[in-house]
Amino acid sequence: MSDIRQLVAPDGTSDVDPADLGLKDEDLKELLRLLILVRKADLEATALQRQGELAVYPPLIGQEAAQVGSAFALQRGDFVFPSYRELGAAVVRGVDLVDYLRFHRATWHGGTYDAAELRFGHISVPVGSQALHAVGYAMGRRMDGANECVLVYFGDGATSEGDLHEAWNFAAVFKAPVVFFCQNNQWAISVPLAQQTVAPIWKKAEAYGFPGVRVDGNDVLAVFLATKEAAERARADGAPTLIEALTYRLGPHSTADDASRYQPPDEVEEWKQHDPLERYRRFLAVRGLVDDAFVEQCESEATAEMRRIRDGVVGSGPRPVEEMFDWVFAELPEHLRRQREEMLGEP
Ligand SMILES: Cc1ncc(C[n+]2csc(CCOP(=O)(O)OP(=O)(O)O)c2C)c(N)n1
Ligand SMILES: [Mg+2]
Repeated sequence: MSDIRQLVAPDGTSDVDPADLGLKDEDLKELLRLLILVRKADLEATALQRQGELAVYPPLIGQEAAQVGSAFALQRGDFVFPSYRELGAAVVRGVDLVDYLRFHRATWHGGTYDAAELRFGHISVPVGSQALHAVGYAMGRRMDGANECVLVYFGDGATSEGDLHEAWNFAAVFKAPVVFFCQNNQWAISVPLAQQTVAPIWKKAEAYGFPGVRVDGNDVLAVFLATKEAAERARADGAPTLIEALTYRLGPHSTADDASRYQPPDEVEEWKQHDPLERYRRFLAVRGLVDDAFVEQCESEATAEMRRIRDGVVGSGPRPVEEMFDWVFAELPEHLRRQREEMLGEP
């Protein structure tokens, strides 16, 4: 796999100078803190579903570095369009997970966080649809003269949807400042990558006329650098980039799926050896940047945060029914205003 970008070897060794990536010691430690927090949050959400507190949840275990590294490379003003598996990126953007998980508790569509303020769009389930939203939004912001980029997350399976190909072409022709971030976790529910595409995903960018790169998705620093470079290109001259982050889905597609019916157990075992957290922890430890006490402190802070999230989720009831009419139209159209009044029993 010579065409894959990697900065830290699986055993944690590396000859990279983090200063060349624009990262200070504090940033390097923050990345580990976020990885630990995301791992715990993902396991907590999975447990909440198993205990009947959430309707369904799509785990991201194994993909933490792909999400944390890419989201960490963005600036505050950049906008993220997620799919349904980006709880990790949501954490980096500062989304409160009690708000986020209302989607999975089935009490609100897409989550109750403020997408405009956090610059993190609502959860999108129709596979690939968010790529077109991202390109349209990015084109609009460029016309407004904003110096921002847009990052859209999608999976390997989504690259078989027409939406992605339309989005890629539009972005190239109209110079939409978009980072297309594909988390290639090698499965689309039960469909393996080999049945999804013959050509490598990253190579498809060339045909549309913009750069494509393949990065080791379990190497948080390599993901960070590839995303930072792509975001800079986008902001500078509206050049899109396709990043294929090669990673692996260690969990089931969702808590409604029994992956043991199709995922080879030896493949899963093999990928467990490529744990992104362990690789990065070793990298920092070798450089003397973190010790066991730091890791323990991150873990106990994350555990306390999980208690808050659990209490918030378990204690959250149905949303006020009139919210059904909020947040889509700046001014409610007449027919919806009538329906709202009828529902609330207002004259
Ligand atoms: C348009 C559409 N078709 C089918 C589905 C059912 N579906 C949900 S997730 C999924 C697989 C997507 O795989 P991938 O893009 O690799 O993302 P991953 O789930 O691996 O993160 C499918 C087929 C859907 N949600 N939307
Ligand atoms: Mg996939």
